[in-house]
Amino acid sequence: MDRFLSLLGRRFVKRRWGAIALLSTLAGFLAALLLHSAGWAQSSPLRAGGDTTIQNRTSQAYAQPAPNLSGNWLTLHQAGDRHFEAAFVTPPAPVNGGLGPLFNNTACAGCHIKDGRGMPVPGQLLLRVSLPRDSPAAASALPVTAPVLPADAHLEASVSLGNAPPVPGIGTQIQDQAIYGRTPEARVKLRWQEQPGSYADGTPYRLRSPQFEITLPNGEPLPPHVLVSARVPSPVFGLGLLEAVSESEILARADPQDADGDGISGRPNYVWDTETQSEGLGRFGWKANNPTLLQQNAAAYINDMGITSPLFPEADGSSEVDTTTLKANTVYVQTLAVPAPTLRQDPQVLRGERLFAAANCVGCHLPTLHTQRHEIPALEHQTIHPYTDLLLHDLGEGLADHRPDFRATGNEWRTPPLWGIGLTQTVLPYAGYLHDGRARTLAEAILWHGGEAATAREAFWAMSASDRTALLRFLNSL
Ligand code: HEC
Ligand code: HEC
Ligand SMILES: [Ca+2]
Ligand SMILES: [Ca+2]
Ligand SMILES: [Ca+2]
Repeated sequence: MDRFLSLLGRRFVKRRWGAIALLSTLAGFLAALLLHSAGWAQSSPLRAGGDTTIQNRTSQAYAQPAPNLSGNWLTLHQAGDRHFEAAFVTPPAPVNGGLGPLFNNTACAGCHIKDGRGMPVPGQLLLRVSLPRDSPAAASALPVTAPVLPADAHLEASVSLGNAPPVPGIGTQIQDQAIYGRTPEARVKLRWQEQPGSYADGTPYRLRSPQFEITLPNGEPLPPHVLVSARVPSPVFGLGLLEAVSESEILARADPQDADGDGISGRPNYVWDTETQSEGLGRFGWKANNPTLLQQNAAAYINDMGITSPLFPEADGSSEVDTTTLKANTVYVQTLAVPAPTLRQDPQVLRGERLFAAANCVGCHLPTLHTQRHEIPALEHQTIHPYTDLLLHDLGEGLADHRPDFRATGNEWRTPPLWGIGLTQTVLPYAGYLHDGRARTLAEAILWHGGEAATAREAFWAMSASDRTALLRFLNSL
């Protein structure tokens, strides 16, 4: 009898759970249906990278393959992963030879740490240089110390497009490392300068900016008329999606004359596309100075590591990495998954999101874009939430490098994506924000905004402490 009762009980319990499960499934289904019909389910910021989104908030969050990659593309991604990690060595060597003679680092992964940012330190930070467009005569004042790299050949074409002229003997990037027996182009030292400030409510803060001491091999300082732009390595996940956004969707947001009068212009960069030998829309790099990931990667090989490839070959047409390697490495940065935001139910985070919109951060950090056609099917037809418009904006004197880059002026920067930004220091403790890594915190990054973003910065500066916390919590949830 006892056994009978307990069996009955268990059956009853089972039936009750069954009913609850059924009801909750129904409720979930109804909710999904409702959200779907409201067009929300597909575009929820939880799916920041569309079908390439992953649930991962660990230090490896940027380093995962997109979960929707099919067999062949996944194989290429994995091969690319090995190329991205590979440390090159001095020639001759049986594998990964060909380093230099001039270089900045020996591996892609040596700068893009765990596929995220690099630090503002020599060896990871890059210094781009050029001459002012209007004073080519200044060139003769420079001692010629090293041959210009093969990549600089493509600069000839770009200069004719109005790009900044390379520095004789140095080109457009300072390589501060060289193989044994060769001299680096310069020695770079960095000092931080601090300045105090305070929010509207009196809370104090400190901002820092870098000062560079650049010494040529002959012991002379780099002449002051040479324009210098410092850039830290940026994260490399989700980039294939940005490549797959249609040109028309990006250009539709451009407002070069600020016709709508909201104080925000937004201009496309047009840069030299080496593959097609024509001008193309710039998308990658802090000033959107590269049109495609293939070119971005080939330029990284030649400029950052001294490795020639089919896009930037040796004088005799040969190259140190072949088409297959360049292709796989490109597929790698095209298909790294986007981590999903977290805490989407948290009231403080949701308040922060509203403040982000109210301060018109969304005027540049556009929450939603769409992808169109791409060679990699996993990247096509996705609704994504990168928080960028991929356009150039004048962010004022405080951030200006005074060095034009194709059509970007010395005050302009491409809006960087904010997806995954809350994981920056989980992936790399002490990593900085902004083009030269000067901002130690997200708050410092916002406080540096000026120019077209002056009103947005002002809104943040004037917020109550609890509103500032909510806004930062929202950014950290991305
Ligand atoms: C010495 C450090 C260094 C090395 C080595 C390096 N990079 Fe970079 N990378 C950078 C910096 C700095 C930037 C930003 C450049 C700019 O804005 O002009 C960048 C930008 C990029 C971007 C564009 C990111 C974006 O959001 O627009 C990609 C993609 C990239 N690198 C891939 C690679 C690959 C692939 C390799 C190896 C073949 C590599 N990098 C090697 C420093 C490095
Ligand atoms: C006028 C366009 C514009 C507006 C408005 C704007 N931003 Fe930005 N934001 C940029 C650009 C451009 C950069 C890159 C500047 C640089 O690196 O020097 C940037 C950089 C950032 C960064 C650092 C990103 C990184 O990868 O290091 C954060 C964080 C950020 N913005 C948050 C905000 C917030 C929050 C607001 C609103 C209070 C805001 N931005 C308003 C254009 C804008
Ligand atoms: Ca080489
Ligand atoms: Ca150089
Ligand atoms: Ca406008």
